[in-house]
Amino acid sequence: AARAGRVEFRNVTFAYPGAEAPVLSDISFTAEPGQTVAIIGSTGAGKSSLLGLLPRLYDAASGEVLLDGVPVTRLDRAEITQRVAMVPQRPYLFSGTIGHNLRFGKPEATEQELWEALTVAQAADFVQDKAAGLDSRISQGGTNVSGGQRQRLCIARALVTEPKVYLFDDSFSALDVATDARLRRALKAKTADATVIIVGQRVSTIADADQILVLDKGRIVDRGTHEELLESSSTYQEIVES
Ligand code: DCP
Repeated sequence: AARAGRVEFRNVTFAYPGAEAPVLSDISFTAEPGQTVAIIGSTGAGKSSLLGLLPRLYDAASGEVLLDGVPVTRLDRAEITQRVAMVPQRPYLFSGTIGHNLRFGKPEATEQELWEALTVAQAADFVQDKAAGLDSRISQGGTNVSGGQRQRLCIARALVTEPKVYLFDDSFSALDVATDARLRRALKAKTADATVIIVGQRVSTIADADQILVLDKGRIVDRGTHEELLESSSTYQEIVES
């Protein structure tokens, strides 16, 4: 099967409606299928805004965001959601069972598929521990599970849809370092052909990425692997040391 899920940003500039100053300026990078690209930078640097341009939460003011060579503005929403799954910074669970929440993007998913996704997302244990398992109720907004459990359920929900592109917006921050590492190892094995773009705060979350983009005030100020950036980027060194 043809590999798909190539993401390219070409000189992308973006400002929120009504705002004068751009939040993103001249962003260019490519993420190939099988690669992990990580984005790091201080709060307000524009990381979430950058991710949101791919599923068209917003559209670029200038430049192009391409998915498999086609500008996303020329794709319809269904084509994008089929190929791109985003786990937002504050992932949302709706009132219903865990099973309902996991099947949101793929109603026909089998129980086995749900358990596979939960296993990768390091969420199988706590769902198993609940008397009702997949039929356990989630309250509106997921307030009856912890922040880390909510993140893992939302990661599992993304996995169920088997997208070509995963966007993780700080999705591992509520996990302890060991769970974070296990989850990303399992994810890497399960999604070997997918394109993964991770926004991370913790260096351990992003250090093994194929390419790290250092974002500062809406611009990519440095890029490279962890080792390269340790040598070359004072901004990255500051983040590592903070
Ligand atoms: N912004 C805005 N309107 C929104 C969202 C953000 O005006 N609906 C502004 C606030 C910031 C800038 O855009 O000044 C960048 O916000 P991001 O959320 O993209 O920044 P980060 O994701 O890098 O920040 P954080 O690490 O805090 O999530």
